[in-house]
Formats: sequence, structure tokens, C-alpha cells
Amino acid sequence: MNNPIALRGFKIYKDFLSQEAQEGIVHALRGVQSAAPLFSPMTPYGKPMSVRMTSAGKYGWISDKNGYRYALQHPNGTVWPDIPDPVMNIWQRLVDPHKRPECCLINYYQEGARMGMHQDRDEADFDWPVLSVSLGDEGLFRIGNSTRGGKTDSIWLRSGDVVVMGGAARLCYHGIDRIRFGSSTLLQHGGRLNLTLRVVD
Ligand code: MD3
Ligand code: FE
Repeated sequence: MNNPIALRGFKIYKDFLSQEAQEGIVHALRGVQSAAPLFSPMTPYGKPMSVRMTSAGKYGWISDKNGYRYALQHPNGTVWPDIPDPVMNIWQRLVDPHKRPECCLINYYQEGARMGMHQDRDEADFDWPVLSVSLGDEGLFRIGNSTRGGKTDSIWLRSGDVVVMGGAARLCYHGIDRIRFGSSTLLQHGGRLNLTLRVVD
């Protein structure tokens, strides 16, 4: 395993996943998406996000007229599928072999999709890190500070990269400015998938 790059307390494991491992995860995610299809969450302003999402695990992330929250069911009324084993294995290797994350949020970026700067703070215990897996096209990740504004750093996340956000970094503002559509052949229709594993309760 390559040593991680430490940037503002984030740990970035470049090329953590082999091509075969990436293909195995993409295959498993097709099963998740057939039970829990991707959807476009609504922003508080009533405009759909450009990123489409779904989840696996006990909880998924939803947003509707009542706001954003973790929920036990997909908008279609079904419980979320299990987090695929090869995804759970990454958490067990890099974070904790005993504690299980309760949500795997799946973000899909088609051409032109982006995610504005935000904090992730709807989880009960910020002592648990968030682990992110990038698959498919490259994405320009931007990280800032624990309050809005100030100096930021940017890094391209590529297919197979894994990032662990713990410590002070856990509450930093972050977002995806853009993707390089067509930069990877991993996904059949192109675009970028990002998985985030979270302890919620
Ligand atoms: C830093 N996703 O789903 S992953 C998100 O690439 C999200 O789709 C981005 O931000 C994506 O909330 C970035 C890297 C990431 C994820 C969660 C974090 C960085 C984080 C939580 C706290 C701090
Ligand atoms: Fe986030």
C-alpha cells in the first residue's frame, strides 16, 4: 500500500484500488442501483442538484420539501440495499475492522455536474472519519476551512483514489468544482462515481 498524501489532515491514497478491484466495485454498484435507482435531490431553493445520488446501508441521504436528512428508505419506499463487501473491505482496511459505517452515499457526476462547497455535519459523531472512493472520470476536489471562505486547496481525484477525512478535516468545507468528462473508460456511460462511507448514529 502506498503511503497516503496528507493534505490539511485529509489522507489521500492515490491508486489505492487496482483496475480489477475498481471493476468489481462498479459491478456490485450496478446491483445497488437496480434496487435503489439514482435520483436528483432537491436543493433548498427547489432546483434539482446536478449530481444524482443513491445510497446503500442502514441509512441513505435524501432531500425533499422537508429538507435534507438521513432516512431509512429510498424515495421509492424500499429499504436501502446492503453496502457491497468490496466497499466495506476498504473501510475495514483503512479505518476500523470492527465498527461498520451505516451509510454508503453514492454520487454520480454526469458531464457538467458539480457539487458546491459544503460541510457534512448530519452525523452524530464527528470522531469517525468519512472515507471516499473515486471511480471513473477525474474530479477536481476543493478543500477549505471549518468556516466558509478563506484559502482553499484543490486536487484532482482519479479513479481508484481513496480519501480518508478525519480529525479537524472532518468538518472542513469541500466540494467538486468540475469533472473531466471522458477521462476514464471505467464506466459504461462515462462520468464520475464517488462513494462516501459514513458512521451516522
Ligand atoms: C471532507 N462528496 O458526498 S468526497 C459528499 O467527490 C461529498 O462526491 C464529494 O462531499 C464527491 O458529501 C467529495 C470527499 C469528502 C467527502 C466527505 C467529507 C470529503 C469530506 C466529509 C468531511 C470532510
Ligand atoms: Fe461532502
